[in-house]
Amino acid sequence: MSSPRTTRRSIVAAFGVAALWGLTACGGGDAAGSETAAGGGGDTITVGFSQLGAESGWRTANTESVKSALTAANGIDLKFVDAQQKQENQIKALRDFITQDVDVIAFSPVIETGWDEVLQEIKDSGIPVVLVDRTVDTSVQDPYATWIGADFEQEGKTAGEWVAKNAPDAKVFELQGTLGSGAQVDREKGFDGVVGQQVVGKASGNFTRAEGKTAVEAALQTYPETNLIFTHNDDMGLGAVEAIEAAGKVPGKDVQIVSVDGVRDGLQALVDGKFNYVVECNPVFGDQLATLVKDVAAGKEVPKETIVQDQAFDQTTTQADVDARKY
Ligand code: GZL
Repeated sequence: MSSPRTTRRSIVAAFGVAALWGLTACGGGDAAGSETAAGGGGDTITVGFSQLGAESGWRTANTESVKSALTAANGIDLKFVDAQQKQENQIKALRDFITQDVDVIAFSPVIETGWDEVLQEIKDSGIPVVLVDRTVDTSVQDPYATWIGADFEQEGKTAGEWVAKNAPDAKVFELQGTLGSGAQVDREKGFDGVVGQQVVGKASGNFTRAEGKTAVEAALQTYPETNLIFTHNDDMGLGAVEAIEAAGKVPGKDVQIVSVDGVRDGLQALVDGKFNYVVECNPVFGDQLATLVKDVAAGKEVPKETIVQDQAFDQTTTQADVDARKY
């Protein structure tokens, strides 16, 4: 017995062929075949979205952007599940989406590995995957239709280039994001590729303010020569500010801080002189994601990846710039 999805997909395929034949035969007409595809011709498509958590200002802004774009008014029935930064919660959500036979599955994987089994189950179900933000490292062939996110390695490289130019003798402590996440792996690769010889120590703050503070409290004891921190996100950087001040030092001066994300609190720290440089990682791509999921549901061609454009901010950033930030 074919599952509803198989039936729907075979109907789309057959109708698609008929429509194509019709187009070929009569040399005209519209792509009526898309109307039987999920998401085409005014249908509402169901999207299962597994968000990895709510660990940072970036994630909150990203969730707001996704929820504001993937709406009923936009032809999308969004099933949103927060995994609280636990891979097992994401895997359960992905399996639930298969059971619910959603039209598209989207998720931001908390770490790169450990997805082979569930990605194969999704592939076997015929439900297309849109990868969001973080990346995966899997043996499954062709596991997703498209990925939208930032160039993490370039973000690390941009941060490293600032350090090489502005603090070439700095003793750098690298405050890393969730170990094994695409953002951590590639920001480390980009940064260390430029100024790795300046790095005296590394530890993870798991992308959260509290864990960033704890990691830097220990780092200032273990590596007292540290006079610059490269933090993989603003939230951990703000935790570092607390730890530096508790140690009787001045953030931005005794210990410079180079960060990634560019959320409002991070740019405020820049204006307040506590951060020295911030590389943006733009979380506001909900509209682009909505278009991608609808195109994937309709069986349209989509780019294999969409890189979200970033910029960078130094201490010439003004309070007006901060106040104008959308996130
Ligand atoms: C980057 C994103 C990272 C942010 C952090 O695209 O995955 O995860 O840099 C967030 O703030 O926790």
